[in-house]
Parts: sequence; structure tokens; C-alpha cells
Amino acid sequence: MVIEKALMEELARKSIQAEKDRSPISPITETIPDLTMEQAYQIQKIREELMIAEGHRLIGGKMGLTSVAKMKQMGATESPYGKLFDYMLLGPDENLVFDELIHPRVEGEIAFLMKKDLYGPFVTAADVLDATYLVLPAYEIIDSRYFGFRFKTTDSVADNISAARFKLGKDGVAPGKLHLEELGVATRFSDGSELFATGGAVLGHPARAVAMYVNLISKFHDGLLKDQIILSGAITAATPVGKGWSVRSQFQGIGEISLSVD
Ligand code: 0L1
Ligand code: MG
Repeated sequence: MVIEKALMEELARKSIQAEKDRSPISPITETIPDLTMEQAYQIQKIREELMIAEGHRLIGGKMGLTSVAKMKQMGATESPYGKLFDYMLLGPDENLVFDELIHPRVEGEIAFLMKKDLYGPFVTAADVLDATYLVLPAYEIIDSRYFGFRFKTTDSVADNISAARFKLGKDGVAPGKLHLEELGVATRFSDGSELFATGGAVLGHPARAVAMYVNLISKFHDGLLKDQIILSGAITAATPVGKGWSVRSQFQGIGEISLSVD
């Protein structure tokens, strides 16, 4: 089905309003079941332009569903991307405020801080590592604007793949000497439960996810730019969080990160 630009803008505005009001909405595919991935990215792009017009600064991007754990959790077959804005970044000692979000979930991820611009569509993982200033431990806090986190991947793409907040570890390391695919990530939650995975859980190597991001955004002639941050995707499944909850992770050879929820 053809979707007129005006309807795309209306759908983008609904997603933004749901984020602002913490008021979940129904997935687009309930009314437009054959929403294509291309249309979903056009809606996401309009959403991005509207956010920038409101004064938010684009500071990077994110890949989603890059691990088998996440794909299984969401029943997905392809890895989508989204964009990160300045208001999403939590300070190094800042807690997550539960009441600002709808139904947040936390994911441990490896972040890349760029020192060079990269433009696709033929970027490789080696190009990404060459253009990276630091890799850092990160938490992404996703918060779908759809009821009950229930949607198709196309809905999620139109909703900026649930991007809501993220936090970076205080220390980062130049990627030169690291084997990111072997790097272990150990996570311990305040209820005593633990998760362990390696960087290779993300498409075999997290730099591959970043290369995929650069190549995908080239369809809009966008690049991953110097000083931007990119989250390479959850290493383990996303964990729902509540008030009073906390988590700490060790990223082997990079550093640690922790997060508490107020
Ligand atoms: O960061 C993520 O892995 C989110 C990917 C898309 C699925 C979702 O919207 O939760
Ligand atoms: Mg994520």
C-alpha cells in the first residue's frame, strides 16, 4: 500500500507524542498490515527530522537485534537501526528515572566512539575499527512506545527501535589491542541473577554491527560521524527493570558500568 507523506508524518508524530506522554499506542501494522521496511525507515527518518526541528541533537546511532538472544526474544529475522539523541544520554553517575519511561528494559552493549567519519554502503568491520577512537561499556535502556512491547519489526523501526536512554562506562579503550569477539561481559542484577556472554554474540564481532549500521544509513546519504556514538546491539536479552532495581557489569579489558533505577 502507498503511504502518503502526510500520513507518514502523522505516524511519526504519534510515536514522538507517545514517548513524551509515556502513553503507549497501537502498532502501525494493526491498521497498515503490509507496512514495508522501506516505509518504516521513511517514517523513522521523518521522526528524526521532527526531533531535530524540536531542538534535539543527533549524537549517534544504534543497531538492534544483533544477537541470537535478542532475535529469539523478539521473533525477528533482520537487524534494524535507530538514532540516538542528546537527551537520551545519562551522565556517568546518573540514575534512570523510571517515571520518565513506559516499560524500560536494559541491555548490556559495546559502544563505539568515532574519530573519523564513515559513509557506506561498502564499509567493513576493519574500516569501523580504524575509524574508532574508543570502545566503551554501555547500557541501552529501550522503551517501546507500543502497548506491551508487542509489535512487528517494521513497527519498531518506525518507532526508532525503542531508543529511550543510554549510559556509557567511565573508561574506554582504543580498539587496537582488543579482541572484541572474545571479550566477556559479566552482569549481576540486584536480585542476585547473573548473565554472561561474549562480544561475539553480536554478529560474530560487534564492529560488524557498526559496519551494517553505516551501510544501511547510506540509503538516506547519512554517515556515522566523528564524535558520534554507536551502540552495537544487545549482547544478552533485554531485562525489564523497576524502581529500586540496580545492575553492574564487567566488560573484560574495557571497564565496568552500573545503573540504578529511581
Ligand atoms: O536495541 C534493541 O535491540 C531494540 C531493537 C528493536 C526491538 C525493540 O524495539 O525492542
Ligand atoms: Mg539495544
